Amino acid sequence: MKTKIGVLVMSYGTPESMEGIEAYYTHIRRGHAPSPEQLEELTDRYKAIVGGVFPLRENTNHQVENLQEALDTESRLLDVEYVCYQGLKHASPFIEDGIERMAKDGIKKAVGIVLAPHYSTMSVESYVKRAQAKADEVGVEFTFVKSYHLHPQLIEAFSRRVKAKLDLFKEAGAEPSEVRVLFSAHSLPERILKAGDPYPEQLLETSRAIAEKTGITSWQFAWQSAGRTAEPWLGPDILDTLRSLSKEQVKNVLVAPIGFVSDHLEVLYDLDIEAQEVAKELDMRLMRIDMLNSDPLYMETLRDAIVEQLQKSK
Ligand code: FEC
Repeated sequence: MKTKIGVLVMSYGTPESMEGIEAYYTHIRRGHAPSPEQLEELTDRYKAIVGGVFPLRENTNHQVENLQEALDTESRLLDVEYVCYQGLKHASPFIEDGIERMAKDGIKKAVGIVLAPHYSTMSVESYVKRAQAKADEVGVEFTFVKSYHLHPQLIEAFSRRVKAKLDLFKEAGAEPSEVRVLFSAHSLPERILKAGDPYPEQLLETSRAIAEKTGITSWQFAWQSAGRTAEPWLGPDILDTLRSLSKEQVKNVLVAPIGFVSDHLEVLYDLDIEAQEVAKELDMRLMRIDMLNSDPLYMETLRDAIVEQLQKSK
């Protein structure tokens, strides 16, 4: 009989309905309910994206299903069987629910991975801490993939997307050298730097690897989606960057949000609506690379990272 290994696939999570936005936002704010104005503002952002649906939920479901298939193929001739469980950070099924289900299914050994390629104490580590606490409680032995930001298949998938959009710019009359590629990721509070957090450097490493593979030389990095809190967040912000680029007479910009792997609010609103509005004001042509979603190359990345982590932890 094959030994079952649990795979906890963790993702940010999104509400299930418009009515669920308040509970979701309260969870993100660590139990503090948002003010009516904050709630309305977030609800309006969800309404503005693709008809007010929550694409992240379906995308995460597909990613987990496709990863399960990739792992099934991998383990066909082996004496192990991988079983994927979903665990969301801010919505149901929560990280703890996924581990509870594993324990009920009799799983004794598991690996966790986050659907975000870059490690930060404030992102990946916070998923890991919650998972480890629950795993200790129910007695499942866990190991975690902490980052996979330089996996060759990940770089290949992003590079293909960059090239595809550069071709569209060419059709529109702009040579690749005339297009500024802006790699982006979710900003975090600046205080992460004091503790030597590797997040900014890992993001730059991914950017450099894609630039090298695609041969682009005109690129830079910008942060997006910073929280509206009093403390400083990592910059430069992408909207400010667009304004500075305009002053440098840059007319064509391609955004590559490499810190995200799915179509969701931070991409469909912050880039496709908010950044597009700024680009329009500046008379700039702005395009965005397609998100990875369930690209087989991304599934291979996740599969390899999981298998490698399990081997390392033996
Ligand atoms: O489509 C959706 O429904 C969900 C989109 C979504 C993703 C996402 C990913 C990341 N976040 C990260 C950090 C923070 C920090 C705060 C924060 C707040 C929000 C709010 C919403 C939201 N995030 Fe998010 N994030 C998404 C959505 N995020 C909504 C609350 C309102 C707002 O500020 O816009 C500040 C609160 C806190 O301290 O926790 C920090 C990071 C990622 C990428 C890594 C990952 O996926 O885990 C980092 C998707």
